[in-house]
Amino acid sequence: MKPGFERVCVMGLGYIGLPTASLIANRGFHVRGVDVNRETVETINRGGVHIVEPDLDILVRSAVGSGQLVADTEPAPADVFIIAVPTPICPSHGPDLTYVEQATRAIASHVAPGNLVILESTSPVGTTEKVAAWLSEERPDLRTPVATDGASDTTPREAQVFIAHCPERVLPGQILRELVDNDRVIGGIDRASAERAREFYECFVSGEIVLTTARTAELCKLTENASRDVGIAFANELSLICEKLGVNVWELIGLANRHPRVNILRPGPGVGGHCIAVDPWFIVDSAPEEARLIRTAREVNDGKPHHVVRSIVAAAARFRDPVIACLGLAFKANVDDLRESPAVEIVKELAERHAARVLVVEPHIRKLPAPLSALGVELVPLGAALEQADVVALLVDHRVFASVDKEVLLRKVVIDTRGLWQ
Ligand code: SAJ
Repeated sequence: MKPGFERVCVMGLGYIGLPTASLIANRGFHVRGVDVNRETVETINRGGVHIVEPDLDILVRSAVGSGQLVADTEPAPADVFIIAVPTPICPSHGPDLTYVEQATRAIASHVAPGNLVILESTSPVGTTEKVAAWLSEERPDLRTPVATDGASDTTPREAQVFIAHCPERVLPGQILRELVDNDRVIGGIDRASAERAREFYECFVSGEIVLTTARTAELCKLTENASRDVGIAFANELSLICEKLGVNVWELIGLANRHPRVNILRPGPGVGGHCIAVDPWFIVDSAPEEARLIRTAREVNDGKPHHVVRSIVAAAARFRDPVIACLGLAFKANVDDLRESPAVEIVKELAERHAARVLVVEPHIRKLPAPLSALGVELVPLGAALEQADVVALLVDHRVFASVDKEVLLRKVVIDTRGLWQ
């Protein structure tokens, strides 16, 4: 740890904030982790975790046990403030920056000259400038940096606080490793802010750190996720084409990927999670006329769960009093996260049709989300589901499902949306 960075205040203790807070606390920083949810704060202060991520429990227990990490509902003075709160989309697909604004205004009274304020939340272009504007609205006594084009090494007037965007880019399931190993893109409101943020991240990041402007860093993060979304949409579209033409999409992709410059992603039941299904909309919202491919990719991926429902319903129609077993609810393999999960959408739509008894197997949860249990969906163990089901829909390629006995499946109608049993 370098002098001047001893105290860090992390706003938001979710999938990014908590791993970051506990990681740096274990590296010797004094960390105050802030969350608006009192229950979350109490859980963490008992050394527990409210989210599932490999090894996070060990890290949090040790950070809290050593006294380096303390959670609270209120921020406190610090040298570095990290904003890691959600940036959801509104129903109209526009960005909802309420949490970023609230977090910025909440830290404002604690920010002092020389402090570094970092926005890690994935944000539309121009948000870091808004953070600077909100801060200076709350604290007209503080000099905040003025955006430069990055070419200049100096700001028009000397800034007293440093403000930068350093988008998180870690993969759920591998967060703790990627927090350290991944390259980081840091966009300063001005060059001095970028340099200051680099000094901070150098304390715990072993990947390369690359500096740019705040606007470029914002768009860079959105571009990474939009690129993946477009890639998955291509694979999903192929799966529809293959279905129509009677071709096995998994075999097709395997063969095409033998070309040295082709790398097609995997089709699935749709795209879930809090990032890839959301972030491309920020680009579409900022440049609606130009972002045609990005918008279409979102629409292709959003349409996939409905297509899967239609296939399952058609399969179930072949039975009297059909029983459908849906394997997996999480948004992707081997995580417990149900946010924006296409599997949840599929199960809900199936149950709403009342065309069959719907069983769900999800080894990572103990209780179904309330809207699903209210619809009569049952959470059952894998064995029970396979015993009773007429139709088996594999919605998530969890490791445990790979070992399902193929003999058992031969007696069912199987819809394998992930290609796990191919
Ligand atoms: N999926 C497919 N086919 C594929 C790959 C993924 O259908 O070939 C689906 C998954 O099942 C899931 C969704 O896409 O439903 C997203 O999963 P993911 O593993 O691709 O990504 P996330 O959402 O877990 O994390 C992404 C990552 N971004 C990129 O890989 C470009 C991560 O690095 C980001 O930090 C994260 O978004 C974020 O927070 O933005």
